[in-house]
Amino acid sequence: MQTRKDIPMTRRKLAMILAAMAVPAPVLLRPGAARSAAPTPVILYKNPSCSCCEAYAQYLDQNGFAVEVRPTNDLAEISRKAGIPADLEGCHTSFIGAYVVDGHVPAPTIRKLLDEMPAIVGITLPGMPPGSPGMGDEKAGPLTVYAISNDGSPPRVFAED
Ligand SMILES: [Cu+2]
Repeated sequence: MQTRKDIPMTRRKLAMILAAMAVPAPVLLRPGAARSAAPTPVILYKNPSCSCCEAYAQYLDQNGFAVEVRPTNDLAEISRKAGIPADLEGCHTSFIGAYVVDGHVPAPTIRKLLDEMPAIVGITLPGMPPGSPGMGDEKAGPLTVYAISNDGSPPRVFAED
């Protein structure tokens, strides 16, 4: 039986498909426009006991990504090898396309990364800030996401969410 909640979702999907069909072809070919098609694959490494990492994986799944969660006891090593400085580590390490995305980075910021394709190793949201995706609670302030350079230069601010 369909719940009342399902009906608007289906209508919204249909509306999105119709809207996409009405868009001229060149717009559909833009990288950002492709997001409505297939979800973006993500491989997410986490400590086996981390539950906020699971919540974050679910958040990504609900926002156009397809997350494969890989529990590991070597997270610090994976993060270090990926180029994340120890003092900027998040609580899980994701690989998305050519980039590493560490910690509870909001989906729009990942999209910004994938759309702009900067020549960097990736981005990180250090620690487990309250109010970040998967963490719940109220935000204590803006979430500062850092870009990790591929030339050894110091991390810089990539986005304030
Ligand atoms: Cu966490």
